[in-house]
Amino acid sequence: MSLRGCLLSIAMTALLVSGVAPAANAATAQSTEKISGVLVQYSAGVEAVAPNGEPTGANLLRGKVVSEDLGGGLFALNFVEPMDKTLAKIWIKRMVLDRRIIWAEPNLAIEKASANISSRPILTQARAASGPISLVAKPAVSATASDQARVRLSWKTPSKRYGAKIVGYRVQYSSNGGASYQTLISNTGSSDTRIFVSDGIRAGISYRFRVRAITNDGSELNTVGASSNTASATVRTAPKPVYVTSAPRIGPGNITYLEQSISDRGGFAASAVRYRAVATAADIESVETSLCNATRCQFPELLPDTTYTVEVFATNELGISSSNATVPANDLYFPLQWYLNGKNGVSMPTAWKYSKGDGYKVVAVIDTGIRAHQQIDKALTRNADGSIYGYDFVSELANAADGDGEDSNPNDEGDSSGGNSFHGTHVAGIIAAEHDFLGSAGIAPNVKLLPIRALGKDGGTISDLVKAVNWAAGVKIAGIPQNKFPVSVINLSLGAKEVVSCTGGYASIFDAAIAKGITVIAAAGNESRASLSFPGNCNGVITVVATQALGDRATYSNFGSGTLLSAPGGEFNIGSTESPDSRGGIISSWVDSANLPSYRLSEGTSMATPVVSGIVALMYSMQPNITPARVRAILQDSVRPFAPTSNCAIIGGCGAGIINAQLALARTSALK
Ligand SMILES: [Ca+2]
Ligand SMILES: [Ca+2]
Ligand SMILES: [Ca+2]
Repeated sequence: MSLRGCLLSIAMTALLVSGVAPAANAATAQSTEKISGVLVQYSAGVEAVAPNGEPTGANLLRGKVVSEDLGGGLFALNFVEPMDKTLAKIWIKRMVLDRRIIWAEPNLAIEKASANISSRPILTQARAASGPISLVAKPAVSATASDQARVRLSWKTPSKRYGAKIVGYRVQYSSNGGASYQTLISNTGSSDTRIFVSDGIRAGISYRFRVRAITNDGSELNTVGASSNTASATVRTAPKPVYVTSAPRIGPGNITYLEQSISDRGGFAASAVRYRAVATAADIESVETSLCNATRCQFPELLPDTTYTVEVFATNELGISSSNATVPANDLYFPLQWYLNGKNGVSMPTAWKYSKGDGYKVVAVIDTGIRAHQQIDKALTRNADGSIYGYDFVSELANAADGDGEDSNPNDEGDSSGGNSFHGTHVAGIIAAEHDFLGSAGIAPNVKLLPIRALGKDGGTISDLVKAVNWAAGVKIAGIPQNKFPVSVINLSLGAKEVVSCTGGYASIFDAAIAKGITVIAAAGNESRASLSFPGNCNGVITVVATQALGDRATYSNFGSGTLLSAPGGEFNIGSTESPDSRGGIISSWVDSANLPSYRLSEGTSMATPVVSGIVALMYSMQPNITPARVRAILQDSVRPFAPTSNCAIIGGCGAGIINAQLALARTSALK
């Protein structure tokens, strides 16, 4: 069985369905003496059906029983004739003593869960009120959130209520001149005749409102009455914060931002909104510029070799807003790194205020090995003599291309794909490239990278991979010194070529690593299939589907049930206008034909996987005792949901959404 990097090709495999037996308590005993059967959980290794074809344990019941699989490891033994409960309990005891079952309970009756039904007859039909009177809609700006569009609605109570009590009002609005109305609030729950509405209201759009009274005649019936007159309002607000997409690197340059919609501008024309930007650096006076248009400000006066953070301000006659993200990472290729900072990226700049890594947490990169590269040199684990610390598990001599089998030098010897695929070095740079003005910016520049080679020039074998995972996880392996850099995260940007189920021994090595507190992250694979490749299909492994710069699933990415979430893996030439120089790919470290450090754009679930690994390494840096289960829960809970029009929302199988570093780290920092 061969393995290859996900950069080019991977194969699919079957999904693992987990079976966890619920440890339910016994149901409360009923008064009936006869029962129809028992629910059973068999002991490990005991089959539900005995070799003679009868349900296990039927011999003790004189064969009068039928077995039924209830899923999740539970079976029902249904008696052919109802049996004395006492006799059934004796059978259970006997089966437990024989160690054939670990749990069983009588199958008791259940009933509907409605406690009481009202005996009160419905005497009168509730009457609807007439329409509320004199509705007025007035634009209103919130003092605390001046960019929030609000409307103040006020009216007078209906003249006719037919003896019913007003319990609330239904508020409806239309943004198409009254052709259709949508309900904004279905019941205000109060007889107040004034309300501020803001949900769904945007600046610069004309809305028409109407209100209906809800009455109650003293019974249980609410009735919605006639609608009021309509009233219109168009709100203007202060501008929304400006979304900054790139900043000057070194010296004079531009800051660019997304063009604001009319609503984002507070409902004002483009000419009525002014932009300016401020660049700040340590120990020097801030520099301000008004050389701005709708998407860009120019800074002619920044000092060379100085790190600035920049902020954009938008002003209209109702107020001022400032960009909610400063842009601290000014590496050369940062403007190409849409996957960190773009609209469909992972919100890294605002996440970095929580952590860039604690200097100690280790990510094992099990891949093609590693090459020295200035962007990752500081992150790589080292021997006492300064050489790179890691291991090479490629056992086949020809495939290893380094003259021997296993050895302690994880150097990437290149591959056979024509030119060298320095896949492991690319993956490593996505995780931890230095923030140094040069090259690209890594997600977790201050974590450690432990390079482990399991893919040779033509791929690898599962047995080598298993060994590599075990070694990374600190498992003792005969004849090999134990790993001395305990890892928090294992990155697996690889997958089996053929269908491999993650069961038995395969499942147990990942279970064991996870039980040690290690989060394992694996690629979904690149076959465009609705199933995940091994080891991405292993229970507990975080499997990553790749998205592209438009926020859709990349066409090459596998997907399917078992996926926790998606992350940007890039896709070339999809027509995204964001960061055009990236052509939609993921830029990271590489080695050129002259053996010099360089950079290359790439796409693949191999690239999406280290995006997640880097973010998870930051979570471990912030909370060293965080558990893999907690990591999963936070990641899943903090995703950016897929747009309703994306293939992930329509077809599914991409997990909960696109990983969102900013929210994931905010939630991690809130853990006690
Ligand atoms: Ca070797
Ligand atoms: Ca080697
Ligand atoms: Ca860099």
